[in-house]
Amino acid sequence: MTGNDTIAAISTALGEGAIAIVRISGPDAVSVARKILKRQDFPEHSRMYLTSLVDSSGAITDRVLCVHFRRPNSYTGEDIIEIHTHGGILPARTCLELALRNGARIAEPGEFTRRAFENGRIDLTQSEGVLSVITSRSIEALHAAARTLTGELSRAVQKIHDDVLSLQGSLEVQLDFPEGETLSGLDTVAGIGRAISELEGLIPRCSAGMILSEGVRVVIAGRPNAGKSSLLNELLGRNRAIVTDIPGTTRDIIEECITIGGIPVRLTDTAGLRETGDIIEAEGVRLALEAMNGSDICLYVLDGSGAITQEDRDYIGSLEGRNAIVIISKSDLKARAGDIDTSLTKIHVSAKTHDGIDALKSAIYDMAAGNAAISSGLNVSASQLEDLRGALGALREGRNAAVNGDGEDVTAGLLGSARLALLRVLGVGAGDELIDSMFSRFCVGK
Ligand SMILES: Nc1nc2c(ncn2[C@@H]2O[C@H](COP(=O)(O)OP(=O)(O)OP(=O)(O)O)[C@@H](O)[C@H]2O)c(=O)[nH]1
Ligand SMILES: [Mg+2]
Repeated sequence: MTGNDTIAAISTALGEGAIAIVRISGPDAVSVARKILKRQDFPEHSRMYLTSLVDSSGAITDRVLCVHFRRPNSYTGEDIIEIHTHGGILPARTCLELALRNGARIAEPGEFTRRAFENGRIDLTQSEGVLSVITSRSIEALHAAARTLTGELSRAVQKIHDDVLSLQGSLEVQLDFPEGETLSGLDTVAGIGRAISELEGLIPRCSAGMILSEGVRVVIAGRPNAGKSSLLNELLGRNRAIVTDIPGTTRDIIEECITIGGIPVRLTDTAGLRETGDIIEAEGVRLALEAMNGSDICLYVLDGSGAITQEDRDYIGSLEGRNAIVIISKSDLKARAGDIDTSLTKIHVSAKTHDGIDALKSAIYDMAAGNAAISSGLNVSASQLEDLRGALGALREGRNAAVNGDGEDVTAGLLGSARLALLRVLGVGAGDELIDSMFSRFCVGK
């Protein structure tokens, strides 16, 4: 796809604004610009020139700023011309159409960044970072994306890779020249151990990056009238769901997003769980159970002022061992006698007085974050995280092989597979399919 041709696209969002930017990248970027701008030379790298956009009849259509980023010191590594038109749909479209009529072709989604990747300006982790900077939904997620974008993850992964490569090299030399100077078994074990601890430090940061970009699904479930919708409204800070004292008020799934400590949380309110002859409500109950099963975290709401039923005990029993919190609702009312026996965390809340809501939010945060290092998150994709974990697994096996004296060839083979997984994280040797699917998630013009 990347090639010898010149691509163009509007890189800013469509709509009225102060400026819009049309980006042109490729070998003919400058010649295209000469055909559509009054100014004919752009001698200095990354300097802005004030000029006019002219159509084929010579009519001026806009007063614009133009920048030339000379290859290879540009985003894509190719010659780039950026034309800053006045904001508005027509000036930007006219500029793009002129570029397309004068030698450029329209860029595909993410093609500028793809060219940056294919020309070695950035690696795959940084490409992910670019996408995540654009889509991040909290300041913590933005920091995680920016760390990856600026190469913090690449450098760390590259360093571990290089260390493993040198260990693998020494082991292979040992196999070829057993009588030569060699690493002792102890040195090998220690060397692999260092790589393992570096990955063990990196993976919780990457898990954090995943959590910050993907978020968690928190499902509020429980018997009718338990106070689920009131809890949803209280967590959201606005009246989103209908609340009445009639059991069976909520029939459908209601989803809303909040962020807690930077973690996107998709809150799902559900129909009260009960046997019912009403087919609409029964469908709501089916969806509620499905949501409960598909949740990352389940908040099971028990009416703190009413009796605990056998169904409550059964549902809470089924949540044992999962990420779930038992909410004892309506703590402003007189508490019922008796308590529920469960190993799950219990939190008393009142949607009326806001009591317990902050404690609940921090319990959700702790559960969502788990062992992940949220404050030093590094953005990654799911497959990159999987490869990092794969590399760690192979290194641990390699260390065992070295400790057990299984032979240099076995250890070297395991180090080799760890290395390949690390290279995949950086996008080295990544297949076309992976690259295609990665860049298709970008918008046109990026
Ligand atoms: N005093 C008090 N009343 C509450 C509280 N939370 C809910 N209620 C009342 O309990 C009743 C049921 O509340 P909902 O939030 O609709 O309960 P639900 O679990 O969503 O009910 P369904 O949608 O029918 O399953 C309403 O009359 C609420 O006003 C609370 O914290 N304190
Ligand atoms: Mg409800």
